[in-house]
Amino acid sequence: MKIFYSDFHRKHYPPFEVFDGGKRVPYLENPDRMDRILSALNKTDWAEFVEPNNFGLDPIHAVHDKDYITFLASSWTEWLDSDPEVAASPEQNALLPATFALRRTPRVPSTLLGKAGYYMMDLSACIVEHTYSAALTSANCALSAAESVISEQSSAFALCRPPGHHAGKDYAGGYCFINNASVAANWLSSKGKVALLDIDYHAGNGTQDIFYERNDVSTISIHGDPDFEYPHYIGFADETGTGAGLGFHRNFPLPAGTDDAKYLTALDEALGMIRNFAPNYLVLSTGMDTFENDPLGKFKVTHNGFTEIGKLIAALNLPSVIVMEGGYANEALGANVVALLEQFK
Ligand code: SP5
Ligand code: ZN
Repeated sequence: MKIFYSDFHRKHYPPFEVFDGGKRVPYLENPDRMDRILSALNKTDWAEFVEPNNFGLDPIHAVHDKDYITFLASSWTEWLDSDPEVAASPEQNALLPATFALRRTPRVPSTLLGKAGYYMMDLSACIVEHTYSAALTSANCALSAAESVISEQSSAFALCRPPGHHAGKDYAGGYCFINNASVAANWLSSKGKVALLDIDYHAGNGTQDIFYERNDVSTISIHGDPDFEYPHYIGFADETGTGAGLGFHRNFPLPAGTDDAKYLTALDEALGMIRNFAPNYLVLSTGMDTFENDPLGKFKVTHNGFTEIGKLIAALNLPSVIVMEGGYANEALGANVVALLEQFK
C-alpha cells in the first residue's frame, strides 16, 4: 500500500497547549506520534512510502475561506514582528489568542490577535513558524493519496500531520488547520460520488461544516457524544444536513465507555448508510483516539477492535483514501494503525 508522508511535519511542534482549567501542558499532538506509526509500518512488508506532490492552493481554496488561509500564511511572521518578547525566544512561543469571537459575526477584525480569535475555536491550534507549510504539506499528502486511489483504483494511506477534521471553512481548532480529508474528498468529488466516514474519537465538526449543504459528498461521524466531549457544540444526532445536503450528513454520538461490541454496532449502521448512498470512493478520517488507553478519549476500543473496524470498512470494497487524524496513546499508535490498514491492502 502507498503511504503518502513527508518529514516536514516535524517543523510544526508548538511548545505547549492549554487544557481546560487553563492548564498549560506539552503539545499532545507531537512528532513522536508519526515516529511510532512509521516504525510500525517499516516492520511490515507492504508499506511503500511516497513523498506527496504539490497541488498548489486551488484545491485548498475550494474548501476553505481564502482570507482564513491568508491569515494562516502570514500570522507567525506578524506575531514575531508584533512583540519583542516573542522575537527574543520564538521557540518558547506560539500564536494563541486569549479572546475569541463571540459566535460567528461577519466582522473580521483588522489586528493580528483579533483575527486569531476570529479564526480559532480553542487553545490547541497553536501557530508556530512552520505551521502553515506543515499544514499545506499535510493536505498534499491527502491529495496525493486521492490521486493515487484514482489512478490505481486501490486504497492509499495519507499519513497526515497536523490532522484536519476539526478545521472548518474558516477556522482552526483541535490541532487542525487545513481539513486534509475534506480537501481530498472535495477533489475526488469531481471524479465520482464520495462518502467521508470519520472514525476519530472526536466529532468531525470541520468536515460537517464544510459539506453540510452538499449532497454529492455524504459525511458520517462516529464519536464521543458532544454533550460531554470536545468539540462540545456540534456533532449531535439531530444534525443531518441542510438545504440540498439534508439527509447527507449523519452523526453517531456514543457514550463514555463505548466498547468494541457497541462501537461495531454503530459502525455497522453507518456502513449501511454508505452502501445506500452507493459512492465510488471512500475517504476515511482515521483517528485512533477511540483506543481504551488514549489520554484524550473515554472509549474502550481494543487493539483487536481496530482489526474488526478495518475489516468491516474494507468490506465496502471501495477504493479508499485513508487519512490520519488523532490518536495520542503513542506507545500503541503504530500497532493500532497497522491493524486497521492491513485490512485494506
Ligand atoms: C484531531 C484531534 O483528535 N483533536 C483533538 C483535540 C482535542 N482537544 C481537546 C482537549 C481537551 C482536554 N481535556 C483533557 C482531558 C485529560 N484527561
Ligand atoms: Zn480526535
